[in-house]
Amino acid sequence: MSKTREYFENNGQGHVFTFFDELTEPEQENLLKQASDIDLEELSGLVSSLVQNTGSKNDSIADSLEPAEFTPLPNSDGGNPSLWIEAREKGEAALRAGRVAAFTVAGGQGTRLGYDGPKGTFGVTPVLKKSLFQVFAEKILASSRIFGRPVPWFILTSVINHDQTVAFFKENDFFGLPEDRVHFFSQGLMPAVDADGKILMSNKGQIALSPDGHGGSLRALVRSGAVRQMEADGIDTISYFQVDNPLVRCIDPAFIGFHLMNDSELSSKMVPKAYPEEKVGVFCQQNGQALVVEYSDLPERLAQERDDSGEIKFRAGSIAIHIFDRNFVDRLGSGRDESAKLPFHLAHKKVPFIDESGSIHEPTEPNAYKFEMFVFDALPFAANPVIIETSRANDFSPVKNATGVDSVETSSADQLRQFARWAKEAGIALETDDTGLPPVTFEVSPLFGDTPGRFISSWNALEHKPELTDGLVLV
Ligand code: UD2
Repeated sequence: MSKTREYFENNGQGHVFTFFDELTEPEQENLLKQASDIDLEELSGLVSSLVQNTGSKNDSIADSLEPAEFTPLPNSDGGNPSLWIEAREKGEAALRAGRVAAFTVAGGQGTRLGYDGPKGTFGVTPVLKKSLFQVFAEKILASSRIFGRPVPWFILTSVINHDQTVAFFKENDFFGLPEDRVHFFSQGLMPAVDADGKILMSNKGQIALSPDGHGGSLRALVRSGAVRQMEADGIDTISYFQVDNPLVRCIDPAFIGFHLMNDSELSSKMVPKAYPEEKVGVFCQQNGQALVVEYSDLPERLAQERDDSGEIKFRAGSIAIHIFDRNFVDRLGSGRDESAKLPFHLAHKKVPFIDESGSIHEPTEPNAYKFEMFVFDALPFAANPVIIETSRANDFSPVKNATGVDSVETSSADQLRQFARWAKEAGIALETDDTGLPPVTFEVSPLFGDTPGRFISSWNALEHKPELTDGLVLV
């Protein structure tokens, strides 16, 4: 018997190999490979602390929570415009020095969208329905051109979508980016277990595995060699964003500047929550440390609480836009700092599985536990965390659902509102409704303008200024 099988037998998981002798040789090899990547001590610790622990976590979380402090936008209450100018200049200098990489987490399963393919390949812009990946690529290319240094782009995938993601970039010639500056790497996997902590099998030769959460991106950055490569290339600043948000400023000089000015290991953007139930984590402070409390963990009482001015007290919504210091990623992702480990969170999900006789079951109720790490759990371990305010209209309109809130319709309309604001700032006569939506659907490539200032200068430079009509695309 192989060492791996023995290890599984000795740890109460021998059933994983029940059908081993029925498998072909490649299937056997594959199963052994899947099994050998699983740390059974870690898994059994998670089962006893998370699956079999019935105590309520929320009450203890609430005890000493305070809202986190943040740097307001220049035009917000308490904002300091000259500080923002200083930050922008510092960030621009770092970009000119080639110190910054972009990093997208795109390893998720995207089940809510009901789209069969990597989420980044989903079309989101108002006219051309350009994919999320193309939108980011053009923003990154624009930044590279403006600051005269290519911004490398690291993309986290998972086994579910890695090959399709890479193929999509190849088919599209990397959207004009130098191919050797786009790096794909896959995140780690965790097995799903039943209520007794037994690993589930999706068929006779396959363990039911799923991605280890976006928190797994930190160890994937280390394991894949990305961190080492960044070091060799002189990159110390990593601009992190999620694959689902076409409005994100992939490379934001002021944000980078605030991060560097404060010698921060992890910086974050916040937006004031739109309403208490909004599904975003909240930046808080507890025992002198910053942290994000996920919406599902924030007790209702705190979510609803108002401060003296009537505003939502815990309002600093996390929109999953961060800047990481490379050495910090290395420290957490390598696991060499025993005191700085991301915890796992539990998700109760429906996972198809085979029973001991080999029959397949498609559960109609959650039957399985999955384990995921969240990247924002790195915050309490970071020195000098920085949280800055950003405007939702210019940074956040995710595509999460097929219809309704945070869908392609809402996000496409928010992109159009942004283009309309820029057009108005450039002096173009354009009527908009009271939500800022124009009557015509047009589109602006980030390569034409990715900020109001750059839109205005590109517009002014046009010899023949087109009329803003339905279907117009400014490139
Ligand atoms: C996330 C945040 C929420 C808020 C919101 C903003 C969590 C738990 N919550 O909610 O607080 O900031 O975003 O939009 O993150 N991903 C991977 N690998 C994985 C799992 C996810 O790469 O194993 C990526 C996924 O591709 C996506 C991102 O992480 O880009 C967010 O994942 P999600 O859709 O599960 O997060 P969501 O919308 O619940």
